[in-house]
Amino acid sequence: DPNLPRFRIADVRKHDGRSENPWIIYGDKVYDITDWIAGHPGGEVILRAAGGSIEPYWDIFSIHKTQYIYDILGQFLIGYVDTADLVDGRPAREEVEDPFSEDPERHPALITMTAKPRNAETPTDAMTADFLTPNDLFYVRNHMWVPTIPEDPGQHTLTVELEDGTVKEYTLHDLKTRFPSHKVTAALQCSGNRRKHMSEGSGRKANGLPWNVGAISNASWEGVLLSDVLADAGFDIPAGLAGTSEAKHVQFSGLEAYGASIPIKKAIDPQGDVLLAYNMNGQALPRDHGFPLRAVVPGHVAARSVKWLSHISLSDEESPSQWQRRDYKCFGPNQTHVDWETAPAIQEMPVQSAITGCRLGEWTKLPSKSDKDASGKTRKVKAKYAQQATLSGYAYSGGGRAIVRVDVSLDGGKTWCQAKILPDCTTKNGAPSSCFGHGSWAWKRWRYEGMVPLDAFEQVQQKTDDKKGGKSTRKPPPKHLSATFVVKATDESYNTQPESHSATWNVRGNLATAWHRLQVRSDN
Ligand code: MTE
Ligand code: MO
Repeated sequence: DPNLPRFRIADVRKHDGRSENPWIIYGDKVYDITDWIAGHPGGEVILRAAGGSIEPYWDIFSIHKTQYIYDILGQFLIGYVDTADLVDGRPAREEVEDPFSEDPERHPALITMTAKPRNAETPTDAMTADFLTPNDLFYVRNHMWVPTIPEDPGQHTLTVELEDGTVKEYTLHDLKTRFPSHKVTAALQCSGNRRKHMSEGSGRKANGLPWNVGAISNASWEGVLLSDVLADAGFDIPAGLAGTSEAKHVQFSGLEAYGASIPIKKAIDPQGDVLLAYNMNGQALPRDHGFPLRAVVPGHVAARSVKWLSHISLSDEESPSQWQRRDYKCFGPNQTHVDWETAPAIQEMPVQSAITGCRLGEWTKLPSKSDKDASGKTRKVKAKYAQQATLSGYAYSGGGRAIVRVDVSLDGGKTWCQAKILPDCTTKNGAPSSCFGHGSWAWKRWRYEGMVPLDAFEQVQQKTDDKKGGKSTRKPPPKHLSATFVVKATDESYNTQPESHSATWNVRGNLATAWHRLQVRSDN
């Protein structure tokens, strides 16, 4: 309707999230969304876009880019952006708010996957240097912007809603002062960790960020037990434990509209250690990791450890969020058109391991020795060359299952040796353990040192300068060799990792846990 008024962007700005009549811009059109807010399935998060363009938000919440949504929006059209504020028919770029402008600074050593939203993995050399990943090197997985908190974080409120609609409110200050604090040492691992290997190893691209080995980190968390807060809010824990409560799921919501849920059984398991955490490695949570409050669900996929936690509700259903219902599920390698309804949401993690450090030493000539052949005849064995290799990495399993063994192969998986598991959580001579909690929630670091025999290497390319005048001038071992080192772990249920990514490839690239193969070059 060309007769509708034209508004300057400065006027639209007055109709922000605090105004009684919030407006948004889409394309060159202005909409008054006052009557939409109550019916908006995503709740009031839409107010974040009020006073400006909704497009940067719909780039994040891409489910909105459908005719259905455009039709709804059409009902609220009130006018157009004044041509003075348009460039090529759209609001000028500098007029559009950047949803990520308040995001915190990031440590330069983190390996950035995407800057907006922020996704970054822990640098490989820092992965297992420490048992507890330093806070500023802990991997970051954000689906949206990092919410800002009012001046006094103690006043941040968590609402807890029971199935009958009863709501209790707790400020962070209440949580810290009214409930006992607990510590839990736990790794968080994204379901997409090692997705890169799944795509490369199977030759089929899996959808999602191509994480390498660094979408997992380990920390000591401190907070209050979810079950203590649920009990205080009026939930009948004994009924929950007996399986007779109507509530089957605990739904978490974050301030920026992320949401996920866990089964009630895990939430109230006296040995489940589910925390509402405010500290990480002895410091307040960094903003990227959920300041001032996050759920920590040890043993489960990290997608359930909701950051910037603001609301909990008990329900007979899982969280309605897209991250519970439309993502973080696994499928078979044959399933490319998937049925999201029937596949279960990922909760407990399977067993995983990776090589995060690898150093090759000098070649050594192993002393030649006599040997007996099959007929018992003594023969001289030719001198063998071998190269020293030092490997390190992590191993982790979900559900609190301990890692019992880490196997390493220096010849691509033909023969195996055992790595040494570092005693990070074991108690020695009565010394206190550095691990807290009832399950094996933390990762295990492992080390392996061994000699790689020359015949484990393959020639990767022929170099002409090795031969002069038809005769090799070089002494063995030859140049340009490559070997494949492999790791796999086994947990206390004797679950182990699959050999190939082809066997577990899935369209979403979740749970890439096949043997980690690392090709190394020996360019001595
Ligand atoms: N919580 C909120 N509110 N928003 C998010 O985007 N991402 C989830 C989870 N909790 C997310 C969230 C996912 S998929 C992962 S892997 C972990 O947070 C990452 O936690 P981290 O960034 O502290 O490593
Ligand atoms: Mo994740």
